[in-house]
Amino acid sequence: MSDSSNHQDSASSNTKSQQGVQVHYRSDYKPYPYDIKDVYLAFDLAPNATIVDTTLTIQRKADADNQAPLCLDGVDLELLSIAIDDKELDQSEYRLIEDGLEVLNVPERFTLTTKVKISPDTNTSLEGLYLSSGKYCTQCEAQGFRKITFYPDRPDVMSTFKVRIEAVADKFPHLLSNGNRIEHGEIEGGKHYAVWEDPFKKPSYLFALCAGDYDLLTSSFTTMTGREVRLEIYVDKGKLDQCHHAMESLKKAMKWDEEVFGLEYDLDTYMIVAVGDFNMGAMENKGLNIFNTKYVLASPDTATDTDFIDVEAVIGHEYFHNWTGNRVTCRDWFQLSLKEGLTVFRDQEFTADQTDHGVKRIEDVKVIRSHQFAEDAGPMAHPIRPDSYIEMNNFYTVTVYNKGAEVIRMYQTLLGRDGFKRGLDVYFERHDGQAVTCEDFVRAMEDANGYDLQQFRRWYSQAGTPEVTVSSNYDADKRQLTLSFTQSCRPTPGQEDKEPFHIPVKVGLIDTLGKDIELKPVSLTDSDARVEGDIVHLKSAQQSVTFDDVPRNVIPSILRGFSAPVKLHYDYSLKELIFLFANDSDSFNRWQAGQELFSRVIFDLCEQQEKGGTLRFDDSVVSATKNLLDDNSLDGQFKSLALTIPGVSTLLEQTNSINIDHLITARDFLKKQLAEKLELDWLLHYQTNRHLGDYEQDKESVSKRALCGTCLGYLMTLEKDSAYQLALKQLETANNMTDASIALQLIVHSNYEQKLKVAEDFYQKWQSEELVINKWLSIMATDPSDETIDRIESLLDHPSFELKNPNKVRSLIGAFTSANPRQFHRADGRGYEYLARQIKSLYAINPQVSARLTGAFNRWRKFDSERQQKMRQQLEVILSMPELSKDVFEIASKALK
Ligand code: B3K
Ligand code: ZN
Repeated sequence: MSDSSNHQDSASSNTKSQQGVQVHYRSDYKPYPYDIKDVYLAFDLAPNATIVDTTLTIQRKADADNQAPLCLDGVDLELLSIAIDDKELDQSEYRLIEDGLEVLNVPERFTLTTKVKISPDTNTSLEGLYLSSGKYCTQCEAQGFRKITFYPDRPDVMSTFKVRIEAVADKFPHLLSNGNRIEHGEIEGGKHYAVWEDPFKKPSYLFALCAGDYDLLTSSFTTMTGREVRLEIYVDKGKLDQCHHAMESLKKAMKWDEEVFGLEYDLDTYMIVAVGDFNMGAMENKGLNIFNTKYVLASPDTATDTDFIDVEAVIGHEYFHNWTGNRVTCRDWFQLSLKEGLTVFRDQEFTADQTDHGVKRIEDVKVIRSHQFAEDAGPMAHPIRPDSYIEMNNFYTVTVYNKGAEVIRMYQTLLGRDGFKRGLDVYFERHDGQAVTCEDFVRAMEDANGYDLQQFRRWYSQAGTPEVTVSSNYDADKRQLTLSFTQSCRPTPGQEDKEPFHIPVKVGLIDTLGKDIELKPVSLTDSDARVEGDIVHLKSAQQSVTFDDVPRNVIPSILRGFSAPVKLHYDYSLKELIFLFANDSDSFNRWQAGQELFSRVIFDLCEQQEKGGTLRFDDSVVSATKNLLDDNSLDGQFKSLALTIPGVSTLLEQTNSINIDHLITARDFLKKQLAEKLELDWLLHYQTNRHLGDYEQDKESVSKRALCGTCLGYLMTLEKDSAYQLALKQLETANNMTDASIALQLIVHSNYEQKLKVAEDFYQKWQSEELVINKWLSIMATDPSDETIDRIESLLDHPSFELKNPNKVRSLIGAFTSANPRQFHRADGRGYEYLARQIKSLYAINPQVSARLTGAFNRWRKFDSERQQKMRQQLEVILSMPELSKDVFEIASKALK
């Protein structure tokens, strides 16, 4: 690390590698030496020449060095003028440096005014202020504000903002920014203006501006103290009928946060603007959320049941940020999980309360297992509070977000719901209006509960997925069962040795009748793990617990509810797994038993392929599947999850090295066998659950649709005309997108000879609905057949595709790399070449989206040597691209390290 003594983490440089890439370290944190008392921004919007006039009221902090230069961040800005206290600065009084500006010898207290010119029209990075589809929009998190004006663009500099926006009136009738509109009016030349004031101090990343011609849906919400809040959703013209679900979701989220956490909204208006060109899902700007259309627009004929739930979840997530993120924000970007892990946890709980706790838990854990475990085991592994980054945008990861949420969930497990709530209360009491750290959060939890979280803190500092291995020993004479635990965690980049984590493991013991027995832990030695209720607290590398009064043949159910983000190993027999699959009272572990059963069959089939010979597996797996399918006490969505064989990416994380061809063949073989042997059962359940009347969206209807989709999926593997006809009929008669899209997918992914015609008809029918066409692109890209690679090559020139639009890129290229393992990992390497070519066309246009795509190569070390060599070669091709963005550089160079 180079000298960081005068480092303000704003426009100053610290460590630069030979490539000129700067690494930022958490340990380098220094407070900013100045307070920005208030900010006045005046925008004169024009596509290629937007003028931003900025006035900052600045005061040096009492404890700051009075020689400290004023360092401001700024990227792609043309400085037109700069003045201190209205006096224009001479060139010798400031310095334009790479990505910023330094003003020397500033007084203790002053106003700084700058005027810059920017070009929203040519800003394809979709970061900062950009113009797309005829509307202006901003994205400032993490560091986009520096593309708008010179400013200390870091989250611990908080200020009140007043914003004036001026633009041509007919094209941009709505001029929006954060807070309250305090003034507006006409000006000459067909222009108009609006002035906005946000009374809450905020960091620059929460700034937002939108200008355009939208349709507007309004409603209102009365808060728990009786204040009326105006709710506004702005969407593209003609889309108003698709916003009602978003509006209802927003009201539910507001109510839920009041009821569950006692948190009330604080401004008079809450605005949401939906835009089609957006790098991520949504953004929680104070009082003016900006959303990807994907998470606002929903009607039964264009959105699936999953889309409806996702809209509600993301609306909730951004709303919940108003307290966990905005009122209390992050001191620096290394603390990102402080707001994201906590807010993801909150949105997960919200969705669970609106839908089904068991189903929601399974869905959340699937993300951890397929994506987060992969990240933790790959070149980008980092703790939920990272120690360094090259490009912050690369750290909006499934680790910071979803593993972060698991860590928050563990507090609730350790402290109980009430204790967790008490901790949050203390957190808000202490830190409202501040920019704080993860450490502040842990302390609030500790102090509110008198609970020692010293060892628990390791979840923040150590990367990697802990592995917990459990064995059991039954003493028939004493009627005691002992569970022995060991925990370990593999090295991750930069972290060779790990200390034991504090892991809460929820356990149950199930008797031969399938009933949970009462847990009676006995303490034998000091080193035994402590047990509280049904939670075993693992704290050392090896520990055991003994339970009294245990009848013979009890089966342990371990890590119920996925009580910690770890990999569990317990050597169940096939019979025991089948028993748990049929009986576990913990729905998560019931599902888990089935997943383990299927995985085991698949890995066994892989071994059979290595040895040669015919593939076979035990018939008891078929009857276990049938029993679950026939279990009338179970909800259809749970059944659908339990009957879905683990995906390739989840399976890959369960093994160290694997022949991917064998893995895919094994998975397909298992599915087809289950389809064949239970053909009549799938058909029967399909028919009895198929609802042909009017469309309904209640839980039961959603469940039935989910189960029908799963049954049809099995039937389609049989490649029979009867199944094709069933799917075609479902597609033709569907009165909702859930039924239509699954039928289309199954047809396109099959060998049905007319499948391309079916795909074309669907395209023709839906071509004016962008979100539906994105689904179509994904379905085309994930077809496992060998022609897909040529097809997706030509889809790049299809009228429905647009490289500048992140949703399109994710739907076509992203879906191909992440959800078409057979074709992406083609032995001839064409899948890898395709991806590298797309990154080449995209990195200069949109660095963030390109970096995400590059991540598809992260797990190259898992594959056979030919594929390793081919992936490595493409990573090298990427690294040799001229003027590579630092976003892509970071991912590709770390992958090769
Ligand atoms: N906070 C934003 C994500 C910003 C991503 C910047 N690359 C959305 C969210 O998590 O709610
Ligand atoms: Zn968030």
